[in-house]
Amino acid sequence: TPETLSYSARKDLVKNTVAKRILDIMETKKTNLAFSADITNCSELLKMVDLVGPHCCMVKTHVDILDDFNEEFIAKLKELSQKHNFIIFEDRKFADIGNTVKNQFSKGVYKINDWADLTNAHAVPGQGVIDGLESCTENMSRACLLIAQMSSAGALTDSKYIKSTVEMAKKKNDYVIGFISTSQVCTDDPRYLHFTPGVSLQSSGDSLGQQYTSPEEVIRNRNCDVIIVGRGIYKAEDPVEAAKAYQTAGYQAYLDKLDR
Ligand code: 6AU
Repeated sequence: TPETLSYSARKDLVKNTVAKRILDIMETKKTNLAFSADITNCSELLKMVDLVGPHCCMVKTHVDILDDFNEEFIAKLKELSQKHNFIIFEDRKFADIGNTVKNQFSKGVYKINDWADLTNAHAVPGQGVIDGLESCTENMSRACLLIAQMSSAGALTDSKYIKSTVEMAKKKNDYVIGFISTSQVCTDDPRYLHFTPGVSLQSSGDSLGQQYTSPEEVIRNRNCDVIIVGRGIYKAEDPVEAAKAYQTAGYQAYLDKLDR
């Protein structure tokens, strides 16, 4: 197997400024944990993010599940991202023609391109989905992930789809910095980051198709870079202790991988 590169070595290889920041934060804060803050009330979400912020490199949002979304929420989230040094990732999963996603990204209630360092898109519409998003990011430090695989049972992302998704990313190798996937889908270019949801230390799944694996399996065996954890943290009795446990498990698995 090829030698595993450190975050700082990969930081020198990437051009995109968001990718550089992610790799830098992972190294300095010693965490490859992305906290999925899937909470439906603004002040509860912000309170949780203030607690978990020291332990994660990134906070992932679904702003369209907030019952009381408002612009002040965004200002406060940005403040917390500076206080704790994390990236803001809006998990919007864009999946339409370029012209529509351009509007969904920059208009409406959420104006995602204004505040999210990172977002993601399905590859199913073809190249236009990326072009539409990228057209709203001129002179801004922004990046996108393509969804190559899903963690849910029965996902339709077969090997041919995964391969085409990786090829699509490579045609856009500055704005697209990596993949949502359950394993390393791009093995020949260390610039691409792999973000893996469906991670839990406790549970093996939920009643709606989610499937979980451990931080160690994801980072060490499947060779991914970032573990995405939601309920494992915010539903825990002690979210700070849970966040620390995921931080330690994820980072130790990375160190073990560097060693082997
Ligand atoms: O840890 P959980 O199961 O509470 O939350 C997992 C989070 C949720 C999902 O919307 C998201 O990760 N997710 C994604 C992403 C990040 O794109 C893809 C996927 O295949 N599975 C998945 O759970 O916010």
